[in-house]
Amino acid sequence: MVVEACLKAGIREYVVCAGARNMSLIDALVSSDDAIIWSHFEERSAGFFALGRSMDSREPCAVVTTSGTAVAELLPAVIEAHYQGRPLVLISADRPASFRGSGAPQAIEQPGIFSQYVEACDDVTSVEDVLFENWAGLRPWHLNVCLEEDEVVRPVLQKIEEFQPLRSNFDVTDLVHFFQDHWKGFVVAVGGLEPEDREEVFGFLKEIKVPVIADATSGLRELLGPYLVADAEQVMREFKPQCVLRLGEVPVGRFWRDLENTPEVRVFSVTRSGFSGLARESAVLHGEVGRILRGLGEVGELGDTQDILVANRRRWSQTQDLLDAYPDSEPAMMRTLSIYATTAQSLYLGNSLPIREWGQFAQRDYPIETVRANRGANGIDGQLSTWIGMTHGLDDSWCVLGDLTTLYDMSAPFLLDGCEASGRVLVIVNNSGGKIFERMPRVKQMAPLTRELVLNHHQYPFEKWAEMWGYDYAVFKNADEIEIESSERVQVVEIVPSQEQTEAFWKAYASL
Ligand SMILES: Cc1ncc(C[n+]2csc(CCOP(=O)(O)OP(=O)(O)O)c2C)c(N)n1
Repeated sequence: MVVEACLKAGIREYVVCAGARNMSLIDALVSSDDAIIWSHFEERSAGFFALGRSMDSREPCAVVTTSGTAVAELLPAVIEAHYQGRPLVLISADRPASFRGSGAPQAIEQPGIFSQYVEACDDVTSVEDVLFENWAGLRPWHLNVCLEEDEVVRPVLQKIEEFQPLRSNFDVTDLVHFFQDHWKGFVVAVGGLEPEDREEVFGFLKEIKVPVIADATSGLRELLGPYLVADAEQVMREFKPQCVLRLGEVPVGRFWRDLENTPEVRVFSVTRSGFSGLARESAVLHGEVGRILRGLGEVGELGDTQDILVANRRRWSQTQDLLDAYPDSEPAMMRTLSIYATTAQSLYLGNSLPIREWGQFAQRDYPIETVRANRGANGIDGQLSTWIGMTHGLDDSWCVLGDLTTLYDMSAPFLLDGCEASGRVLVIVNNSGGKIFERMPRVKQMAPLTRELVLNHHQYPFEKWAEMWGYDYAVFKNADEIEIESSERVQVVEIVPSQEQTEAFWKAYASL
């Protein structure tokens, strides 16, 4: 009955993490001809893999766990799915309700365990229960299924129905006023976009002709020519625009956080997640970005942007000179990698430095078709699993992660077994710890022990890990050596930037 309800709700893909309690659910799923089944032993990773599947298919994906702490392992992926607005479905097997509060083996309090991060939790204690009632299909949903260990769930013969998420209703009046009131000092910040929104956003940006701060995940970064802002913090500091229109996900750059301290800059967000991404006052229009822009009609050219654009050109060319001067620094190695990555069909960027440095320093002439990241809660967990899930069946997909981020998700390659695709390249930027924190002025002034604790400094290389999974491996310590050729096999490429050159680069960049 549970599996029938899932097929009826349009859930096609299932990641199963087997245990004694959920075996009969898995058995019922296996008997459905249409269900696509993945498997993993580690639930945290499985949850992120399912999220990646949902990012790719734009449909729900379910994770099926046994009872106990197995369910709790899903929380990080559920939180990420909540903030991204993805239909991740959690199906947890549970002991009968009479075990609640007893402390009996593998009996924990499962209903409500995901709190506000799911749209609802159906606690399924009887066959009469109604499941997925009023599910909009835009956020996670939890089915907690009470089962006897040897209970047999009837085989299912039903076909999967089409998944139909709710479409948003919106009113563009406030956005129209925003344009009318603010035609001077106008900047657009584009965060991650869904593939179907890109064309509309690109057309809109070409029409209004203003400076654009575009994240790599917008998919538009390489298409904006002179309108792409080279250094967002500098533009916000020097030119003090009156208003910022944000399209898509919350932008990655520091400038966005700094907006908290400049309440005089008006901010309007158009976003499918509905989150403002700011603690201070701002306007939000919630809905599919492309549809909203289409609903706006013609806006025309906005603004007086010549000074910004001239300064912007200068800044970009000075940055290129610095990257040439410090070729083995992390930003320059990132630029070199981005040139090799132009052969990729898709790119996944990890938090924290990879997504920032790619956005700031990667080449900007050749677009990569799909660029994704987990920017809902900005975690460094589950990144490898999300990438693997997102790129099933996609050849030539690249992933760029930090070293701690990779160490966090070391069992993820277990999932690659069932994932068809050639030409996968996993780049690990190994700067020996959480170097994002070293860039914070506050950390520089801390006691040596505090710094050590914050940075999680280490010297672990990734060669043996790559070998364990049977992958090709190469390590590059300077830019001249980098050579990445397309291959059928999975390639792990470890990049070790020069610490001295990286420090020298950032020092020079700060004084540009
Ligand atoms: C799950 C989770 N734990 C902790 C953090 C805080 N955090 C942000 S960046 C970072 C360090 C990341 O290190 P690494 O993967 O080596 O990348 P880099 O510092 O080079 O960006 C940490 C611990 C987080 N974002 N997510």
